[in-house]
Amino acid sequence: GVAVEQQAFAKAFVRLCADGWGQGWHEGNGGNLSYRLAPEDVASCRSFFYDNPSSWVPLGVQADGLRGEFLMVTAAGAHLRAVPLDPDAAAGIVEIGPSGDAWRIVWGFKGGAVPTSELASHATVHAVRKEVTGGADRVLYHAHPADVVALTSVLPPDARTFTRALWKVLMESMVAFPRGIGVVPWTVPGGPAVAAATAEAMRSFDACVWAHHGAFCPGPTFDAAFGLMHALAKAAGIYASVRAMSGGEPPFSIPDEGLRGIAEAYRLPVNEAFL
Ligand code: 2HA
Ligand code: ZN
Repeated sequence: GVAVEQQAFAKAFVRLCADGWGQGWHEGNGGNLSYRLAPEDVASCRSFFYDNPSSWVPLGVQADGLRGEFLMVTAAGAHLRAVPLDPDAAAGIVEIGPSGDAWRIVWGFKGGAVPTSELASHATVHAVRKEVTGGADRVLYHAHPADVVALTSVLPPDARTFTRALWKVLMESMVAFPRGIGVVPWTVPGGPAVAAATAEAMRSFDACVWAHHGAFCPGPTFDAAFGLMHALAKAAGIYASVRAMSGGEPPFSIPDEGLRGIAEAYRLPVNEAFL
């Protein structure tokens, strides 16, 4: 069979890490990535899984929708920049237990590595996205784009305010995130609180921003999740430079009827409450 690193999903996983590093979104060990393996991925990787998986480790949250699923995830403390060099040390595959509350390593994480500190958030959000997209979403990408983080020190942690600010300065924003961007107010990362707040936001919004921290983007493919992060980062950068140029709120922007026009022209599943 084809080694895990040579499988299409693993190559796309590695490529996203390299691209995110290239964008400047992954200082040090910042950011993390996960992919929920399709049944055919599991079938073609199974012969490479460890004969003796690690023992079960508590997940810290209940992810019922992920019982028996497999996630490829970056390692805790791993630099995304290093993933292409050693995918089986800087990342690995975990199996979620039959009770949905524990994980064990079945591949990778060589040299004593363990899954990302954000595993609880990834697992909780995967369960939600699997449910709300009918199983289509498989990728979750967490990054630290500077302008997105900066905006959370300027705008209130309110999804409507944040989404409209980005929709109105860049036409493509509404196309990229028609359901809007959720905002989770400042929370200490890694625990069940941020996992629950993110999962709630991901029920209705296209992506989620963590105040003073970064963003979390789902997608059916690596390209979709990366593209969404890229669109969000670009819109935030434009909003930031407009505010810097004008010294305040943008003096000119897409009017509300213009937003409705985009939604109609592109037949977008737009969040009506934000229009
Ligand atoms: O993995 O980005 O949120 C490092 C982080 C934690
Ligand atoms: Zn982070």
